[in-house]
Amino acid sequence: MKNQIDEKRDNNAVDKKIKRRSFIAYLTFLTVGLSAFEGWKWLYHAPSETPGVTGRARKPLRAALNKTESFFKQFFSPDHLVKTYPKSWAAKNVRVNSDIGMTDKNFNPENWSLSVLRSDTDVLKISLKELRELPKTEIVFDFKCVEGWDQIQHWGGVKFADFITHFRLEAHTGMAYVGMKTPDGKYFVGLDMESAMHPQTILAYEMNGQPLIPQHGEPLRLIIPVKYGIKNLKRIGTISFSNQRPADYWAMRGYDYYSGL
Ligand SMILES: Nc1nc2c(c(=O)[nH]1)N[C@H]1C(S)=C(S)[C@@H](COP(=O)(O)O)O[C@H]1N2
Ligand SMILES: [Mo]
Repeated sequence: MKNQIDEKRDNNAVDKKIKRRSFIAYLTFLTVGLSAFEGWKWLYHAPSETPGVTGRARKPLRAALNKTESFFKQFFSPDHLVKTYPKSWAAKNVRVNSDIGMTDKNFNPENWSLSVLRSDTDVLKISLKELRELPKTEIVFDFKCVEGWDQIQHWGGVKFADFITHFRLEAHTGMAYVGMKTPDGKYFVGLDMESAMHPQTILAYEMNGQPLIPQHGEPLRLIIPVKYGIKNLKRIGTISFSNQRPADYWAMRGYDYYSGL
């Protein structure tokens, strides 16, 4: 049986413990809060990256993005294939997303040809007929848009790697990047060479076994399953090669340049 004095002593000890713990909790809260605020202030006042192909992010944020990119690049392998599906799974009503670089009323797919810039002064022109004569590659995969939708779609065309070999462009694949633009130059993407040469990357002229309709990029569009939709340029006009990052429409507006999946 405890007497009253003992009980009081116990209560005092408990009180002290509670006080000490509240103090520690409060101090932790204050420290975490202050460092978060200081961190935010540091980031807010950090200089912006040098203007260029990307969208003026704060330098530390861009550094983090670049780290993520090199981290993901380590896992990139031409042997690592995107999951494919049976043709019967492909959507019949294929979503149309946007049409930047596809609004020129005078554009006539009949007069179209693909321009490959072998150098600043040497342009190789290729007709759709020539591309159709090459072996056809088809793919049914889950197309993903950064805006948050995805759809299983069926595309057909020339594998980019086959296109390179056929037109003797192998030497150009020693460069780090491929650039693609619409004929009017209003939509453009930059791709790292490894992703462009990935065995599932195709220059597509068919969707669901039919020639492309204007909204999906008639006569030729890029299908690059290892990237988000933004890189899948519709209505290709020119293809170029470079060691510097080519201009990229969405990267200039702040999106991730790599946009890999
Ligand atoms: N020329 C051109 N290509 C483009 C775009 C665009 O606006 N213009 N949008 C991109 C985006 S964000 C997506 S998700 C896909 C959509 O392709 P779809 O309209 O065939 O579904 O095209 C990509 N290619
Ligand atoms: Mo998109």
